[in-house]
Amino acid sequence: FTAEAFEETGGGPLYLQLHRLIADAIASGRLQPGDSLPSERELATMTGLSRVTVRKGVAELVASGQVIQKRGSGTFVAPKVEKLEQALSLLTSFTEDMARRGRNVESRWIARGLFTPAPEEVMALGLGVGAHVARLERVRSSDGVPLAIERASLPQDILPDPDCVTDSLYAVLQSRGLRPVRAVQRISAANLNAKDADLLGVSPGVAGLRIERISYLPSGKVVEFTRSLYRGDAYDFAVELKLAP
Ligand code: 16G
Repeated sequence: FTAEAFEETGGGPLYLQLHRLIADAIASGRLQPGDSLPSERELATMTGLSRVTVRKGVAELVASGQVIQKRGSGTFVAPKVEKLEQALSLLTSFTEDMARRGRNVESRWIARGLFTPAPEEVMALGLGVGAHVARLERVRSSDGVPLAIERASLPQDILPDPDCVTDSLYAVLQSRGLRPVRAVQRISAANLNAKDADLLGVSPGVAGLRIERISYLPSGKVVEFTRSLYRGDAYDFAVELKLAP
């Protein structure tokens, strides 16, 4: 990242030139995933830019998920993630989506059990007085890359024994004739807070997609109320549109 290289970046604000220079080094493979970036002070010396400008340029890389800052140990090139595209109109499970792509699935459990429901769970699931809720909270990874944090809530009468879900929730529901056939999903933008970013192995503040799914049995009974947080750098959701009648 010498001053000469800098002059070839083609102008624009200095911090964006620095951003481009480092992004190019990552894209071309000169900087590999896991490589550490020179410190702020070193970058300033190499390029002749001020520390403030260097900090701004690096902050851009952090925000776009290209590098990760680890407190106390420095800034590193982020692991490569292959962006996944998922059709939004199919009611599939995470395990099925990954299996279709020939990828493996790992889940790291955060919580699993029966709990007293929170008001939003009572509302979403239409629970009666005194009913409990089965909660399944896990970080879902594929081929070693954490992709989403998933917090599923189900009525106790649908899943009285949450511990028996070790892998696919939908496979367990299917084996009991309780697989949902319809769902409503809401997607919104979210910046990942420090805790969620840590669970997903990205830097705090990067873009995420929050997805809420409520799914139903043919009878209209609610099966699950699931809130997921997907890494924005790892997922695209695609929908097919038809001409309005
Ligand atoms: C998907 C669903 C989630 C469902 C889970 C079951 C979205 C946004 N969410 O992640 O609602 O609970 O699949 O997956 O698609 P499993 O059968 O692999 O446990």
